[in-house]
Parts: sequence; C-alpha cells; structure tokens
Amino acid sequence: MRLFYFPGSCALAPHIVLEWLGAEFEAVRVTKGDPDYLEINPLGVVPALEYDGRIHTQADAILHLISALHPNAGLGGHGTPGENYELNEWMAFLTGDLHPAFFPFFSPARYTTDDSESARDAVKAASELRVDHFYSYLDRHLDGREFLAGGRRSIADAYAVPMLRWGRLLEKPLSDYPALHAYLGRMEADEGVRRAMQEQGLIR
Ligand SMILES: N[C@@H](CCC(=O)N[C@@H](CS)C(=O)NCC(=O)O)C(=O)O
Repeated sequence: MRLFYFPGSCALAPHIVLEWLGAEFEAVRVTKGDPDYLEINPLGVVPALEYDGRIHTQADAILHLISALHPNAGLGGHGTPGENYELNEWMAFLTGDLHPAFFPFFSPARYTTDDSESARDAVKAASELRVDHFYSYLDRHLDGREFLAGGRRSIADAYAVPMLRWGRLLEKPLSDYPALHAYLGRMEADEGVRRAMQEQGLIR
C-alpha cells in the first residue's frame, strides 16, 4: 500500500488512519504539477492510494476503504444504520462542505477571471466567510463532545484534522471557536496523529 501526499493536505487524514491501524504502508511525498504524479493520478490532487494493483482517489472513499479493510478497529461504517448515517453525514460535510470552502482560499486564481491582486483577495475573503460559517456549525456540534461522530473515534476525526489545522492560516483565530479549538488540540496530542504529522514533516 502506498499513500501519495502533499504535507499538511487532506492526505493527512488517511495517513492518520493508517497510523491508528498500525498498517503497513509507504508514504510517498509528491509535488503539485509533477508530471510523474499526473501519470499516477491525472486529477493531480492528493490523496491517492495505491492498493491491490490500482490507484484509489477521493479522500472520503479512501478513508472508507481503509476502515473496511480493518473492520474490527471500528473506525467507520460498521455500526447500526443510524450510526452509519451519522458517520456518513459528517464525512459528507467534510468532503462536500468544509473542504470545498477552502478551495478558493488556496487557489483564488481558479475562482475569478480577473487576474488583479484585489480580485484574488476578494475571493480569499469570501472563502474565509464560508469557512467561518462551517467552522461555527462544527464548533456548536463539538461543544460537549469528544469525537465528531457516534461518540467514538472514527475516520471522520482523522478527516477533520487537516481541515481544522488549515484554520491557522485564516485571519480569524481558531480560538474564536472554543470547542473546535479544544478538539483540534486533543486530536493533535493523539499519538497516531502526531506520528502522521511527524512523517509529513509538520512537527518534529
Ligand atoms: N475531491 C478530492 C479533492 C482532493 C484535493 O483537492 N486535494 C488537495 C489537497 S487537500 C489538492 O491536492 N490540491 C491540489 C490542487 O488542487 O491542485 C478528494 O476529496 O480527495
């Protein structure tokens, strides 16, 4: 199994889960736009997971695949229909709402045909407002909860980590979302999360 990643990207999520599971895998650092990587994943994005003779893409689907390969660990989708729904609801929120809210912040030029700096700044400002909307929602949900879904650690917690770490790049301080901020602190203190962050060179 090989996991292709850019440091600190959403590929940190499967990296964390593989660490939690103690799985055997190789983490392969790639660079944006590298033609060799485009051969592997023509979409040019991470994560990509090489497993069972093929390349798998899409963070949400990869996280479900990894958890399905280790059903006894109970990290995803192996409970009652209600529990599965709750996990999938949060996975869809992360992959369909929160992650895309950051796209214009990281790549503003893709979201305007005006190439002036002020137009790009406006796109980034709009992105920050959208993230604020979703962070506020998440902050209310996390108040009084240890984990994101189902009252136990799951692939959704791993997925949330990179997307909450990106919040440090935004103008509004993460401490303005107290429950979310405390949750990220707990997650970043977790051993498996730390190992994945170390392997990606994000911490020492
Ligand atoms: N829908 C994809 C999106 C993946 C994605 O956008 N990954 C980012 C890193 S978090 C990326 O590789 N960005 C590079 C780019 O957009 O060129 C998924 O959920 O896996």
